[in-house]
Amino acid sequence: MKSWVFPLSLAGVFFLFVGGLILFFNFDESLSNDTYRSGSSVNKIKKGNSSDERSLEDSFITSKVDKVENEPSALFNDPAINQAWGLKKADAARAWTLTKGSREVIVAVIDTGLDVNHEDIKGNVWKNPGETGKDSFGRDKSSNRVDDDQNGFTDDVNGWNFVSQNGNLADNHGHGTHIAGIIGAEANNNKGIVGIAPEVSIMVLKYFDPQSPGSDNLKNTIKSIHYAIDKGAHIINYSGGGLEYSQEEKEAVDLARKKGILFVAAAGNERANSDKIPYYPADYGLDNIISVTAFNPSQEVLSSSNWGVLSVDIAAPGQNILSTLPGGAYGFMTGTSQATAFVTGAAALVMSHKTGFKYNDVKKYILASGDALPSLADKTKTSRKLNLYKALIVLDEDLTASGVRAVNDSQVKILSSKQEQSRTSIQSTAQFGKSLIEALEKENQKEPLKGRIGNKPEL
Ligand SMILES: [Ca+2]
Ligand SMILES: [Ca+2]
Ligand SMILES: [Ca+2]
Repeated sequence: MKSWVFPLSLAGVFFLFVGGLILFFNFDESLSNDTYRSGSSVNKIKKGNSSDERSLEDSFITSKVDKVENEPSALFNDPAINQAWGLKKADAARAWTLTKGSREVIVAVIDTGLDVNHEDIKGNVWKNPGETGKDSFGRDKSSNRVDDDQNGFTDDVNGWNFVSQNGNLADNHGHGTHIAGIIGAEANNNKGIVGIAPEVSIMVLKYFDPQSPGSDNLKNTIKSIHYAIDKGAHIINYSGGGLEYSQEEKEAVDLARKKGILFVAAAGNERANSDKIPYYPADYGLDNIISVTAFNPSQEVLSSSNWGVLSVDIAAPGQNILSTLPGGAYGFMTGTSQATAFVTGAAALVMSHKTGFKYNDVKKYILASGDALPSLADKTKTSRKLNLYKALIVLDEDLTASGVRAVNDSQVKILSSKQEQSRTSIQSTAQFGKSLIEALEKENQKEPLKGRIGNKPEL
């Protein structure tokens, strides 16, 4: 080789790399929230009383708008879908070609309440069948001031407000509405955004209200968990927590486990190693809990987020996430709260794709099918970030035979939902589950990540 060939090709590689970087940053720049600042009132709300035993993490609304810009998408007609960098990084569009979720899947969001009339989410709010329809006097059960289903809560048609002890779920903070939108904002309605599971039922359990600083957030959390168990939730999203261990709370999460409920919890925004300083309920060590940390568009864990190779399961998008806000608005928030909602949405998709899956199956698939990243090797147990599409596609038997490689291949054939249903209905969960996990493990062993020994997903 001539002596000038090598430096020249090196320069070529360099320019290609720089070009790629510029493209990448332009791409993500288009997703920045600057477009949303004009005409918006920036609404910063501090978390509750610092002495509260359970609270939202430091979650702020960084900007807020009444309307989102129209950016047509190929898949759905929701105007802001292209603003959602997290959906792209989590491979959501391909996931939605397989399933958009199901209203049969009930997700309990234990948070600050919800704007249940929000234009982009009202269709996905859970309705308590025991408080719906007419009573024997012809009155609407949802407002007849009778506890029609005799569960101890009167007119709890969409959930319960444990702060004010009533069925008024109004969100005085914004956090709960933001989380619910990430999980299940409606798709294809020409409005706003798209949730990870655009078809889902969101049960609203309000444990925290900034307007009631004296209320007992931990007790309200525990009551909310019991409500979710009693009313048949499949998944609980808890985007909050605290440093205090509570035996009673742990027992509530354990009871949820015994009832087959998956509990997705924020790793916390304490800038701490959760292996050393546990954060609860994420760190009770129960196998129905998925602890989630947050990463940014460069796929680095946020400096504010908790991490831990023993305690934190997986990472998901959590910086400048666009979602719904009270009053029919939209806005951006950052934190492991938002990342948690991504994983909850993924779990809802997996459960609707494979009815009959137990919480542990869902957890396995979500953790095992994430994308391994060196930047996550010293941050999470699995070294992985959420990949919605892979969490679903790994369930399809013909791909298990060829292993993970097929999943990574852009040529992967996407089955129509009908084909997909007929294929998957004839196979046993145990069979394809086992072969797939083995395939994933094999693949993992081929690509050891630096800084970790035996970086297998925790299965
Ligand atoms: Ca009731
Ligand atoms: Ca009633
Ligand atoms: Ca929408």
